[in-house]
Amino acid sequence: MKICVISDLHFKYTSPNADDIENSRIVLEFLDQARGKYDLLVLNGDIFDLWYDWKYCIIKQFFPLLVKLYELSRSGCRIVQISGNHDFWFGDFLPEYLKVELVDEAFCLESDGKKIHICHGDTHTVNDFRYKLFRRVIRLPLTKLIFGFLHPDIALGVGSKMSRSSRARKDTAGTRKRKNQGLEGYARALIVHGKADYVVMGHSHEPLLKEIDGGFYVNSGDWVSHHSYVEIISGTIKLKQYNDNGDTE
Ligand SMILES: [Mn+2]
Repeated sequence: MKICVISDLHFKYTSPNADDIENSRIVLEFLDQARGKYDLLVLNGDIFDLWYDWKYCIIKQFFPLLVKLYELSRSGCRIVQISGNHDFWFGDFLPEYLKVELVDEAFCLESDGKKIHICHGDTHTVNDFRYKLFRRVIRLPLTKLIFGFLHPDIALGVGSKMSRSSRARKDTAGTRKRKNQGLEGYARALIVHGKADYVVMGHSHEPLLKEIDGGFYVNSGDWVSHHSYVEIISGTIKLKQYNDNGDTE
């Protein structure tokens, strides 16, 4: 089986700068060349900088990305979207129109004799109490309902501010360290207890491949500055980087 895992595209819907535009171009090009290459594409969270499924509308700025996912799905590639800390308010759009399967926490599968555990990772950071409380509140059905009552232009303005402040908060060295320790500790526990051979996460925006007790913890990095992704082909896991001239490992 040929599997590809990407995460943390943070595809923008408000005032993209030149870097955002270039990143989007690269993502779309990557998805173009991925057609026919994989049996399964896992979108491991924070693909969209924010997602909301209103009853009658979707966010038009995502149209180019949604078209690529539609084409991939139509070509026979199974697509699974795992919730991230930016995209979790999914409704019926992705499953119904793009045939994307939604997974809220972790997606586990066995392929070519390897037990694979894939999750975004935001719930596995250490001592991030403030975020964990925020996560509970933002995911309450009532919060989702209230957000849905707002006019999209207002709702997305609020969402964009929240998204920006969450990114600014991530930048301290202490937070980064806690994040990485938590993710690695979680992967280690799964591997050591025989629950997984490969644990794939994102969230940290730092690509990493680490051998642990005969298994691997791999972080798929991001598409903001690394354009990195994970490939599992016939049971062999690789961390790769995409660029216009071809892949590097
Ligand atoms: Mn994240």
